[in-house]
Amino acid sequence: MSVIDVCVVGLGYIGLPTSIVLATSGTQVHGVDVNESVVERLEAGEATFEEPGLQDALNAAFSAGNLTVSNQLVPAATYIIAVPTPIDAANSPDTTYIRAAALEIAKSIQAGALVILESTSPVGTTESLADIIYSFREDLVDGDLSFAHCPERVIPGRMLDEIRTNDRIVGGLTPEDAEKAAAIYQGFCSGAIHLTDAKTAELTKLAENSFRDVNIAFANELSMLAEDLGVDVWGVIDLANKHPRVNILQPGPGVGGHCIAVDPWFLVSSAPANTQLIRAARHVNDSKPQFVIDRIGREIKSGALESVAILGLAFKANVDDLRESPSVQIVQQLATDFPELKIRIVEPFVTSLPENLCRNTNLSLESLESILASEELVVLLVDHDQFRVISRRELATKRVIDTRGLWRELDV
Ligand code: SAJ
Repeated sequence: MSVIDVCVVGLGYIGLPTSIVLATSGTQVHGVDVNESVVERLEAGEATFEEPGLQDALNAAFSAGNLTVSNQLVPAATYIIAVPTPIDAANSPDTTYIRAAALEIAKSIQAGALVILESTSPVGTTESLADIIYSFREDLVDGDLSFAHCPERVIPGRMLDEIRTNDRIVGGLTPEDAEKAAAIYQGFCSGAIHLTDAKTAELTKLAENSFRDVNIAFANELSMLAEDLGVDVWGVIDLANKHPRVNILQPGPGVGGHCIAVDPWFLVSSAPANTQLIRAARHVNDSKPQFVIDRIGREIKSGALESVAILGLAFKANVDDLRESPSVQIVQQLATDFPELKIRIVEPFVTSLPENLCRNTNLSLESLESILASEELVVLLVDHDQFRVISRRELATKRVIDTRGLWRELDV
């Protein structure tokens, strides 16, 4: 039976760019997704999300004849699993998609193949993945297959660059498995490849995102206490960061996305007694949207306002991703708390409001120009570049709540 070089399972925010970079580096790649509309759009040559350079790179991958996509796995020398690992209602990791991928891979995998888990996963998942595949295939014996965890580390907005240049952690179930997986990344990644065991790689990835969450929580807590004390937090952070060993991150309206707000829970869930700081950081960051809502509410009441402008819905600057966005949460809550209030939203990265906001009749998507011409209260929730260019003169007559500190440096 002929086998393809690499079969990528999951064509989302990580699987698609990874497939494209592999394909444009000369590897024969087959990408698989269970979502029919993702497969259809890709087959039609259309990138399924907004990311700098992604459409051009997809065109190049197809032109090179190195990329095919479908909803069916094909036998491969290497499988890369890049499926979501969400948390459930109790904040416990949900590895359903990894287990489903394992069962699909088990159907056609052949001795000698390598399985790489890129999805961020609880410690021990790579081992469980191997157990599932072996238990399904009694014809294969321990050692016939190789397994490694190679966590993705790319940041939305710079994905293609970072896939090619970030250092990679490659954790094998055995040292030989790690060597084998490293060869895949050496084919397209100019960063250093660090070999380790699978559990260390799993914990390293969770440590990276938890480190960021804890540090953002510090900035968010500082912003809340500074407001209580009537001090400008951005000035404090600028000055504190002049210290050679201090580097405080940026406060915001909360922490969103499917990584930083989720992955620390994997650690809390697997070691509840020894994750007090990580758990507290999650609670601080999760409390920030309500702090912002309360602030907006006070402003609306004090001015007896009938409308408010909200700038930004995405979970962070310059991306079209609204997943787990604190801005969406803030807008939803405001719409419920103030049913008579007109909430006029500017989000340059979308052409219509997401489904979960469409139900509210007091919400509308507007242009930046119309907001600046008419609104009295402007709330900045996302520091998109489009909002950076607004001049202080345009804001001078308005009430402004700037949750990102974007406009404090504006020229008059
Ligand atoms: N945020 C702040 N203040 C900051 C930095 C971020 O409020 O100073 C907020 C953002 O607005 C956003 C959230 O935190 O709502 C997360 O944004 P992010 O830019 O910190 O991270 P992600 O989720 O886009 O990507 C992270 C990255 N991890 C680290 O930087 C350690 C990325 O490298 C990972 O690949 C990604 O998680 C992932 O998929 O795990």
